[in-house]
Amino acid sequence: MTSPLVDELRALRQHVGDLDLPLDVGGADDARRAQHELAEQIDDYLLPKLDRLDAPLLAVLGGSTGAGKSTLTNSLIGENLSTPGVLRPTTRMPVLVCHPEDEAWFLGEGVLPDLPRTTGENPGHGAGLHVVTSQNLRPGLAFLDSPDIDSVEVANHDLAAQLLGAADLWLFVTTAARYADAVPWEYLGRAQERSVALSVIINRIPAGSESEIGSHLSDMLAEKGLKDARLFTIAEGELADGRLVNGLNPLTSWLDALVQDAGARAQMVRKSLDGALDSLPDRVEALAGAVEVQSSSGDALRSFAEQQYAEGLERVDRELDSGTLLRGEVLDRWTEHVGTGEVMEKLQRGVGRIKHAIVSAFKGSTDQPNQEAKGALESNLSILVRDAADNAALEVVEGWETMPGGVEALEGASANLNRATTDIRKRIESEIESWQAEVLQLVNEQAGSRLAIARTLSLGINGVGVALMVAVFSQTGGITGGEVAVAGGTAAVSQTVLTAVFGDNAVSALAREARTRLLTRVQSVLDSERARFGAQLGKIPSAEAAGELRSAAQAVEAARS
Ligand SMILES: Nc1nc2c(ncn2[C@@H]2O[C@H](COP(=O)(O)OP(=O)(O)OP(=O)(O)O)[C@@H](O)[C@H]2O)c(=O)[nH]1
Ligand SMILES: [Mg+2]
Repeated sequence: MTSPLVDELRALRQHVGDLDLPLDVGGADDARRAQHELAEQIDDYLLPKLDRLDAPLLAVLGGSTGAGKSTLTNSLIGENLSTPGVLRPTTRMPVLVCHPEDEAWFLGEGVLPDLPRTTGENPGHGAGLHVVTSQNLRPGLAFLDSPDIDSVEVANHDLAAQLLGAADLWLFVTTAARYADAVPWEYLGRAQERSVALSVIINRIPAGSESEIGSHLSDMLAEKGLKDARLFTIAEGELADGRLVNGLNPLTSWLDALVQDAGARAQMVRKSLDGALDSLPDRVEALAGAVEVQSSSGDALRSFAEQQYAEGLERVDRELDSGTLLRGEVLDRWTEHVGTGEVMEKLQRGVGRIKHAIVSAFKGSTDQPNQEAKGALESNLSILVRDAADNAALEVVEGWETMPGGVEALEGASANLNRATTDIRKRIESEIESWQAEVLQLVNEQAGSRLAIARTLSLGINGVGVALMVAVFSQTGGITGGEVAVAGGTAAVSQTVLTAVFGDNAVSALAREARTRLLTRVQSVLDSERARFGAQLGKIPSAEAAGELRSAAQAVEAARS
């Protein structure tokens, strides 16, 4: 049976692992590293440790390349088990040395489960953990010689961070030449954050400078909140068979005492474990903050895209108002079949004549002009919507490229994202077709008994429907010159037809309704165009993910008490 703490830690681990921070915004690199280290530490250290508190204590030797970690490991054990070297860096595969009795624990999948184990004389190549045993050690304390934290080999640094995250005790090795460098302090900052049991070893100190350098480093440690760290100074000395002969003593005595005192070891394990658990809320909070930065950048990208498409819709809306859609084919068609000037004249002669004018206008052409007028509206409108979609897509791509996180959001997008989708024309035309059917339906519903009038006018529903569609497009603003009269005339005819059928008051409401329905359909086309951009944002965490992380960390805290 697992404990509630283990269960909650596993749940937190899941949340941390599932998190995607795809945008390079607000220190995302650091956040990703912290995320990775947090997930690793839960897997490599917290879960196995909670499962077995009495597991052998693992002391990890970490630090600068060439500081003498491998040399010290061999010197502490009294046997050459890890290869030191003059080439930097030397150690690539970590070497863990333990007493044979503890070997099963370290070979098992408890601690550092994702590192494949090798055994025998020589470490293998590639990622893994080389496990060797030595009779010189006592059960209960194992040493791990880690790769460096600061050579050109970046993979070493990540591995070192992972190994230090799994340590019950850090033996942080530096030298007189390196102890004030920035990188070691970055790692020591992690030790401080996690309150891990820490000893700092300054190796290779020029003889006579031990106390001077020791006290300087000790001040630095205190300043960084690490005053509890034990400090050991080792003077540069002769090596015999590659191992240090002198100067090791305070360190070896301290380690011997630890080996002999199971209580002190248990206390050390507990301290590091509690330190790591105590560090979780702040580390999760930093991660939750990074999630919020990602999600608000995602929101900004999303609303930018929404804005561009909304502007596209407005453009279509404006074009409807401007009457430009009545230009070209539509006006020609109407002029050809209705002859606006003449109709206008007749209209002025009185109501009795209106009927005649309209009847002859529509009759003369049977259903043909209506069909053609419908077709012309369709193609003009379709081009307009496609232009708006093309334009919006380009605006979004160009805008995103300059916005925080936009370039990452565009990653993996199709090269056509900056244009309307290829099948948009088909989609628009089918929407327009449905709209036309809807308009006829509307005419049918609204006209009711008045359809009799329409019939008398020999127009039929289709004729009235086309008139209504024309009314939707028939504002004259924006039309210039000779077109005014033509468009005005066309509008007047359709207006007359509609008024005759529906009565004055109903016409404008009906035209408004038909227009709204058309725009709704245009909007749905533009919405699905915009959805391609929404999909690009799908991998960005939502603000809720930050809340879930926080609650998972709170649940861990609650399970500890
Ligand atoms: N004379 C002397 N040489 C030392 C001492 N410590 C280390 N060396 C030498 O310094 C070189 C580097 O030592 P390593 O033990 O390989 O250093 P490391 O920290 O393991 O380095 P990486 O594996 O690259 O991270 C080797 O040639 C060692 O023999 C020392 O105290 N005295
Ligand atoms: Mg080494």
